[in-house]
Amino acid sequence: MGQTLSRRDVIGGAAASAAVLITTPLRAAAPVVHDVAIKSFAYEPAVVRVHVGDMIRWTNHDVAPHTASADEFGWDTGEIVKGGTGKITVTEDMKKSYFCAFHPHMRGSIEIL
Ligand SMILES: [Cu+2]
Repeated sequence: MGQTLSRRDVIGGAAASAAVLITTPLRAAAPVVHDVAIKSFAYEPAVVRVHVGDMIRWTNHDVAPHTASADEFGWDTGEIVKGGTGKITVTEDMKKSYFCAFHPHMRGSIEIL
């Protein structure tokens, strides 16, 4: 009985591993998550250097809500509340300059390496 159960677990695990291999895209380097803190109505760092496919994650440390919104709203995290995060995946053609939709004097930019 016990042996039958553990054998089934091994088979299930092998199937799961095969699925991971099939769905993992080929790429030179694993995508990186770049953290940008929003503190005292500013993005830190103000310029984030990334590669296509990476993720940028903004975390709001202020009481006021903020956003990271591309110029002309090409992309937008939506509202990020206190303690919350917003994420965007870097694409080749994305707008590089962004601001806070609630406080447009807050500005940041993305440099694609
Ligand atoms: Cu703001």
